[in-house]
Amino acid sequence: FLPHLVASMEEVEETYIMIKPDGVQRGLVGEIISRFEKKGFKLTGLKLFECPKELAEEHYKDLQSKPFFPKLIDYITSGPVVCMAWEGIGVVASARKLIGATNPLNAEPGTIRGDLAVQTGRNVVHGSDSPDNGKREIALWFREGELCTWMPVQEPWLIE
Ligand code: IDP
Ligand code: MG
Repeated sequence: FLPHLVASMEEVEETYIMIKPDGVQRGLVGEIISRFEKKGFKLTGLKLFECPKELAEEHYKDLQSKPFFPKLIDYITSGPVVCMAWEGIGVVASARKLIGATNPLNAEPGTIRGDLAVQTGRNVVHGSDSPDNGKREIALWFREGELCTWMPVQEPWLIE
């Protein structure tokens, strides 16, 4: 049978996940990618990238007026980040659950931030907050040709 047809296209979402510079510096890249992989989502884009200031500002433009905005831009541009696009049914909200609350001290154990971070200003990972923002952010961080369309062999064992 055709596994790529098992999920209706309406249910399939995409989200932009980014390991922030602290996650890269602390050697947490494999650990963080593993959590999304093991859950069963499909990786469609992946790169190590030094983020230009203008891109960081565009990505976080909704937070422009916040007092912490300059520090946030310095943080995101302080070293390489790992940019990822993930696809799956309900992936946007599910990834946010896997990531945990913005303040790692409020994040549940078992979540990435709950297990691996202590401060909001060093919370190791980003995840899109809506399907629309998922699309917007993937378009912002990836160029055409950097994303892959592929069919994981495990798909029929994940989605009925
Ligand atoms: P989110 O990453 O959980 O979606 P947002 O409110 O969208 O949280 O904020 C984006 C990022 O800005 C946070 O992940 C964190 O890195 C940073 N941030 C948010 N609030 C604060 C703050 O009060 N102090 C310092 N950094 C903050
Ligand atoms: Mg956010």
